[in-house]
Amino acid sequence: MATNRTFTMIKPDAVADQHIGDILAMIEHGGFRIVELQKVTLTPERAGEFYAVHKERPFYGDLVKYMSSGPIVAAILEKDNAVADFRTLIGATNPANAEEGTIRKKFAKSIEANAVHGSDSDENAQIEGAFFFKS
Ligand code: IDP
Ligand code: MG
Repeated sequence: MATNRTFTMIKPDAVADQHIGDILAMIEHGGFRIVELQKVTLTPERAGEFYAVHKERPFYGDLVKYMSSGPIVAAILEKDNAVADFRTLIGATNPANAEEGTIRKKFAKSIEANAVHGSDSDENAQIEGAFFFKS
């Protein structure tokens, strides 16, 4: 199992606000190599499948609606210690708690519209990357 890759999405609010370039720049300046990159709009069914792990959570319905509301940018990233280092780069789920200098501190609008996704484990990085990219 690779431990040097993670998976990210630039979420619909950040794409709509024209932050794709700024966010990819922060990712590259953070030492991550962009291995795969794709702009795509998720159907509600696909968004629901991606976030199926959260389906019992109260915010699931809104999350699925939000994540299918416009295009996202999906990417596979490579770096030593990719999963943990990328979670550090993006900051806390709730931007109110995100550290200065993190992507979410800079671009997230709310706990839901929080600009980016980052995988939480090597296993999920592999599953989530394969959800978008066949390699
Ligand atoms: P993460 O993206 O930091 O890993 P998760 O707990 O895995 O956070 O939640 C997945 C996504 O669901 C979050 O990024 C955010 O968009 C949304 N979300 C999480 N918690 C809440 C909440 O309390 N209210 C609304 N949306 C939430
Ligand atoms: Mg998560």
